Amino acid sequence: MKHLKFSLILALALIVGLVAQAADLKGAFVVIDDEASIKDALQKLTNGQGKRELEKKDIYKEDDDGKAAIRINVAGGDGQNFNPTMPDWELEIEKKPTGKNQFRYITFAWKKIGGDGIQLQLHANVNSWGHRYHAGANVKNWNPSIQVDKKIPEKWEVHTRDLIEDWKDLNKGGQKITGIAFTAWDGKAGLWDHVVFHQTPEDPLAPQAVDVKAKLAVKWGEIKQ
Ligand SMILES: [Ca+2]
Ligand SMILES: [Ca+2]
Repeated sequence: MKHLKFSLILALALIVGLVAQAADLKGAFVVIDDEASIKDALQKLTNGQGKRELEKKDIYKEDDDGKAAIRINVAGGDGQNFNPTMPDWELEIEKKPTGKNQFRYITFAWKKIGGDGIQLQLHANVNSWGHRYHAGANVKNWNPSIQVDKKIPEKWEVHTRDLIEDWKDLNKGGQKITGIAFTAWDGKAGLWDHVVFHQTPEDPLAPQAVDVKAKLAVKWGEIKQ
């Protein structure tokens, strides 16, 4: 009985920690993560010949938010869905971001089912789509593009990129990211989840984020007393 009560308190402490984290994503702009954010993005990715849909089973492994990812099925053509001007996006890229619409890093998780390559493209007010990341082959030779992995992600992989380090045209500050393209290209489909812009190098959506650990440590201390 005593054990059960203790476990219950611990579980509650964990939930409190996670909820606190979800509500307290300071300095972050979540593009997709939970189901609501994915449904919202799917409505806005109105361009391209990919067949976009909500994926509820094959999701980024650390998902704790209702099991949802974006799936772009390849059906010929450009094999992507995108929008160069996402409604309501106010994303200013700064070396030392402080304001609530200022960011330096992007974290994204992706997976590829079949085919040779996958790409994520960011549209800015400078050089339009000239800010791209790919894994595997650059299937359509869309450049500039940074290859983050030589092989396609056959299992979910997460990457954090420093936009100031990666892109000369963004590193003077004050430039704006206005849109995004989820590019599956070839094979069967591309999957994306856990896409977030942030101010400091740590992935703000990671369950192991420092914040949660600190909060849990406090709860542990309280339990012990
Ligand atoms: Ca998710
Ligand atoms: Ca998640």
